[in-house]
Amino acid sequence: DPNDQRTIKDAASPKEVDYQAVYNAIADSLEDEKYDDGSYGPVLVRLAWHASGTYDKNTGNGGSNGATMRFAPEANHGANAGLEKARAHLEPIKKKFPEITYSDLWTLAGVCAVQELGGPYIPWRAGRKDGNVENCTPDGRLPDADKGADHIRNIFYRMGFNDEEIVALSGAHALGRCHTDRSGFDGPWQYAPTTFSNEYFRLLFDEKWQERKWKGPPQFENKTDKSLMMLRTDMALVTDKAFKPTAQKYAKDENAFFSDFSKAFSKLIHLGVPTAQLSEPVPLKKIEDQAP
Ligand code: HIF
Repeated sequence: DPNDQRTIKDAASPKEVDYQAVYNAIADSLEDEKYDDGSYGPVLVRLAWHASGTYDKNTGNGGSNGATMRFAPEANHGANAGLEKARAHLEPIKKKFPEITYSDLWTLAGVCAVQELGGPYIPWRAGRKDGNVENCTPDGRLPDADKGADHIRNIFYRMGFNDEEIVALSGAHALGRCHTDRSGFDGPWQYAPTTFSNEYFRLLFDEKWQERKWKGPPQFENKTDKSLMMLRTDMALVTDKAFKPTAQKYAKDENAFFSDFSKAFSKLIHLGVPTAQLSEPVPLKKIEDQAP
């Protein structure tokens, strides 16, 4: 099976990498007032997730090992539209630290973005190896945004997540926005889309959501000022009986959300990486917590 992670070989032998230096370089690159809402953070979180969310626990293939989104078949999957911007953004960092693998770099960038935008610490281990074009996963492994709870469960159970973890992960939509020229959807989930918080959950319950009448794909808008959006998959956290209590808990308790998100997102970005390949957790300090 060409997709088997065991066929992934690394040309270079593992070298010493100063991961905190890589982290700091990414942190330093996040702000750009000309890009979107002023930060590359959200699209880097999406890159880390789409690189990892292809994992299939039944075959063991897919996942963050390999960074196969570098290659045409996977880069061109509809779900990955727009992520070329995230990959291109990290290219100068890869040039500066050539010894880090793309698969480690992309997941580390996701961690950096969550942490620097105000989120919790995310445990991260190094050791992913870059694969080649034969390791690309088939299209269709990432979720469709216009579907309901059954679809979300199918996709995330395949990765090995349970209902509580699905809800915790979903809070990442506090960050960023939908783009009509990428997914076809439009708008941010909350008013401060470059700040990681539990606002996504609070707004899910505190705002009234109605279907937006427009030419684009089906999405919801908030009644108050119609400037925010939810996908059908987001609304499932309120309409599904099993998802709802967890989402309500996170709306009221940001600490509980941060703690559970940290574990679930860490699990996501290590999917498919053989444990023997991985280092011990690498401490990656937020800039604000580093000695001046
Ligand atoms: Fe997203 N997600 N996501 N997502 N996502 C988009 C954008 C972001 C889904 C659909 C979309 C997760 C789960 C799901 C981020 C992070 C995570 C977009 C818009 C769509 C359509 C893309 C665009 O047009 O630019 C679906 C259906 C999911 C399953 C429920 C994760 C939990 C929330 C796993 C996750 O971490 C981030 C960040 C963005 C914003 C990207 C940006 O460029 O601003």
